[in-house]
Amino acid sequence: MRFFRFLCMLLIVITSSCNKDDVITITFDKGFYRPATEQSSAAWNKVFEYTPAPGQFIGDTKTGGFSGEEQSAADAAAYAERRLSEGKFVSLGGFGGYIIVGFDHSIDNSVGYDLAIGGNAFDGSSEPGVVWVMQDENGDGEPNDRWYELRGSESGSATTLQNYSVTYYRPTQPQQAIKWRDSEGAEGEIDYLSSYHTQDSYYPQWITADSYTLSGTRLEARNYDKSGNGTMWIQPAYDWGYADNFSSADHTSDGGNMNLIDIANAITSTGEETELEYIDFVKIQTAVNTKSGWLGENSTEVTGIYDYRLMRR
Ligand SMILES: [Ca+2]
Ligand SMILES: [Ca+2]
Ligand SMILES: [Ca+2]
Ligand SMILES: [Ca+2]
Repeated sequence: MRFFRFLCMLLIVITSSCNKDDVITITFDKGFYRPATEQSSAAWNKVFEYTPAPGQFIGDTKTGGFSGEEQSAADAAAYAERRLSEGKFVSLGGFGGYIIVGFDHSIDNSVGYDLAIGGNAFDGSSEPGVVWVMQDENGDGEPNDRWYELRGSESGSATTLQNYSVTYYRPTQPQQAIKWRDSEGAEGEIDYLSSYHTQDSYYPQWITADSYTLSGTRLEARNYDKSGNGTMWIQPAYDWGYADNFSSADHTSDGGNMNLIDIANAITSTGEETELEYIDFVKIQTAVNTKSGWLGENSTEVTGIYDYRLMRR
């Protein structure tokens, strides 16, 4: 309502009246900015896409919460919405798996942290996810505009690869490992963990192609076997700027298990800093391509995505 009055005040200089029923088309500085109101929710309000990499929770009807009936991208998004609504984790699978969410308002780039992203990290179990943001530049309400990566502690490091890709191949038999090949020429497998996750396939069943490729920014893996005999795998934390990361800088247990993220860290695809006044969409994407013995592939988990400023109001 305040926003409408503001528009009216802007228009009053060029029009003699401003009724609620008038169709107002106006282009102003902030494009299709949707200011938060008293009624705005701090939490995500829509999952636009959920495309995990293969992983042990994918298709798992027990610990993963799938119905087993997910046959389309819409079904997959509905699954993710249901899980997040229940406060449960959505696993993004191995490298490159992602989720895209929107909000009922634009999220400002305020001073300091702007986003809070829930995960299931704990000391020794960090599975970093890179956070990407988008403005609804064309105002159609869809995340079909430009993604900006939010820089973290590993950005710019020689071991961090922007524009890295992994292609995953559908297994030909049930209960098989999933083969992959990456853009660096390496090959590997997402292991089948028959003791823990016994669904027939860890390959998303709603993906009809026999292979699919996921691209993003890869961080160097830090996981290692502390025991030396394969019994104790550790996934150390990264300094800052990632989801599902037990960071000493931006991880908080205040109000959940969360990482706090600053939109001011937006960078372009060539790594240059860029200033975004606000954003409309958030994507979180698994950032390592590695596995930890019996624990299987490292995969980012997400339990919720929030406007941090509204969360604290
Ligand atoms: Ca900020
Ligand atoms: Ca759009
Ligand atoms: Ca995981
Ligand atoms: Ca995790």
